[in-house]
Amino acid sequence: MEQLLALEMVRVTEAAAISSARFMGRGEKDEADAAATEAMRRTMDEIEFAGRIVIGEGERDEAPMLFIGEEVGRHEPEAESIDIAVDPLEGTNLVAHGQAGAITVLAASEAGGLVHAPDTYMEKLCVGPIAAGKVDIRESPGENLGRIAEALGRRINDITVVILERPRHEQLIGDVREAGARIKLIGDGDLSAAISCAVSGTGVHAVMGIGGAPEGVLTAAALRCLGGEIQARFRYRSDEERARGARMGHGDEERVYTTEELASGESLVFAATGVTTGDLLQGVRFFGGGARTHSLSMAYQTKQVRFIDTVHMFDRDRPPSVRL
Ligand code: VTB
Repeated sequence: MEQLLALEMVRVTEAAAISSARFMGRGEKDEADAAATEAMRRTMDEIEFAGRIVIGEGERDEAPMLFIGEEVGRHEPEAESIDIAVDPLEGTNLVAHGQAGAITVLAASEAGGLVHAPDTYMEKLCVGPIAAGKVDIRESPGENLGRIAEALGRRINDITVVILERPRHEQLIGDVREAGARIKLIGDGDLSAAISCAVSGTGVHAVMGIGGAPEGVLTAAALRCLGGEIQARFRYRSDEERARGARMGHGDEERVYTTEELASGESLVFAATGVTTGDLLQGVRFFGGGARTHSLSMAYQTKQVRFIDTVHMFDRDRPPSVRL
């Protein structure tokens, strides 16, 4: 499954990135998201597999496309059964405002290999491969920063933590500042930041704070492929969400979910394409008659991580325009 799908799925995230990148700076976040979603769905349906969305745009009654339970792919008789988690556009606001770090994301596994997370929040702690196994989300940010610094052979003030800029993170930001680490406050996109902390050279060493739960599962899929770690706890915003989470088997708010629990698949494929340029991926660059995309494609079992630079030519009548 992995070999073939890893390459096929990049086509899906590339198509979504190109479609949504057209909306950069237009102030239309819902339109950008819809364009990514529609392109993902259309491209997936060209690929031969029997997919089922386990993390998507919402419940069946609230999302017209890529809703939870929706079947995707060409579903030929012998097609493999695969669970799919998507975030067609991670960072809709970033695209709407032409800001850095928006990506399109898809993860796939054999059936049952990705947690069905309710659309609520999760408190997350993400680190790369070197600090994996050394942190504990139940400890204070200062304690974890000390452990990360020790693992990386740095001082705490040489560590950079990414935190979503939200009022709910006031205390966390204060604690990290007090511990002495550097902080990168981002408007959106903790998933892309979490992948970055597992890729050396990005200048990001950890992600802390509360963000979306479905994105937490996608983060886990990516970090398993990269050897990084996410620890997470559900953080419900209301009793209604809490009840729904409990019905899905996630009632215990003190339970710390590990990377392997969130994305337990034996086979895992992860693909992401940059929409606007960020720490990890370049955004979509349009040129006359085409566009160029930059993607990450990973497979867990086959232990392959590919950075894929693709030139897409839209215009058959024009001579191709390929640049190094
Ligand atoms: C967003 C988004 C993140 O979580 O912040 C969201 O930027 C939830 O937080 O990347 P808000 O409701 O405060 O915006 C993510 O989507 C993913 O974790």
